[in-house]
Amino acid sequence: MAYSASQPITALPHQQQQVDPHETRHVLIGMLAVMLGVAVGVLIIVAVWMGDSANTAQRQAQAAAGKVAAATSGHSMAAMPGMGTSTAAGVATPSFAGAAPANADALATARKAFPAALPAATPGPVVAVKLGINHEVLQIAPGIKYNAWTFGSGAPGPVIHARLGQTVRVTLTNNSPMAHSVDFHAARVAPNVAFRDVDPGQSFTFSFKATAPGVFMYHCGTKPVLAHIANGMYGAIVVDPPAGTLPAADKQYVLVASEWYLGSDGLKQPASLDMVKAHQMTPDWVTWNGYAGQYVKHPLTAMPGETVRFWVMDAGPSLNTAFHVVGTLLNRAWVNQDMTQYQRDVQTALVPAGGGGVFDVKIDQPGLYPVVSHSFASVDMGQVALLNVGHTAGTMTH
Ligand SMILES: [Cu+2]
Repeated sequence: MAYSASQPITALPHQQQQVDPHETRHVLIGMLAVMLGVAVGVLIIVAVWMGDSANTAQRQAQAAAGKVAAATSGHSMAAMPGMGTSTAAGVATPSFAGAAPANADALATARKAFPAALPAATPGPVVAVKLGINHEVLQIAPGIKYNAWTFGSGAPGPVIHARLGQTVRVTLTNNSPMAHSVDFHAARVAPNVAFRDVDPGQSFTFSFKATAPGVFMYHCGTKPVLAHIANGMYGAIVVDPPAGTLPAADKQYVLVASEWYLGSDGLKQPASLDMVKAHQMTPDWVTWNGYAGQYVKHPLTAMPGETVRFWVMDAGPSLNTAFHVVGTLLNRAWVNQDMTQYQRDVQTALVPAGGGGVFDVKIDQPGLYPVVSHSFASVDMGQVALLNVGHTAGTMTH
């Protein structure tokens, strides 16, 4: 039966108009009352059940958090700098994002930035890599101290530059008071052998052949891996494809993304890892090459018309990077560091945690071009650099 739009919605079909309208109303009201009664009853039952479920879920969450805290604090490393005690109650500390001393600007200016320029590749058939493992206090933002675990003397560890087909011979020397290891994503090796734990005071050497080009992560793989990466145990290795297979680049920079999860503000005393924040993936700082905003104070540089190549690796431990250069497009984007093909004119390219990407920009107009993760919470927490094209004076005002 078709009704026109103007027909009153109270109009009943012809055959039902024979029934006494009062009677119909009483019947309808009665039915409505019964239905309402049933609905209210069902709602009460559901509400009681949901309340109970919520309580159960809350109890389960608290128990799980307690287990995590117990597992963490029960571990032999609990008493060491680097593992905070803020997880003891299974509750994350408040956010310390943006904490800064009064002289933060002067500190940022005075600090030498992590060298972002891609170092020269090693000639010969073997690249010998020596990685010392240390526990040390690092600055991760102006005036913010952190109890870090490192390869070499900082986080990220040294950038390694190899060529396709070279053998990479890694020697780990553990100068720290606990076991660590290293896992190279560029390697095809049995991890139980090559990536094994190395005890304090011990050295261990293994080799692998660089069989694929790109930018790859290396990191400590000792349990809990989340804690070892979050504490600074990561770095990048760039493996060049065969000579002449990539378009020429005038400048090449390596950017490693990572997050920091702090159990205190790190202003007076060094902060240690907050494992609850790490599990919840709520960092206090997110950085390029381990220090918030360092290339804002000390920008990367290029001249107009130059091709700038970014080798970007996301160390995580957990967040991805949405790589973006404000004011231009990625002329070439070797997504997932598949060096056999690139995409053109990409606005933002994903670099997943534990992954890499290679991106070319060619900027003709002088200016200051921010290099960010377009997940903008990460920018607020420090993951921003500047590419200064053509010796542009001044700083960004936004
Ligand atoms: Cu480790």
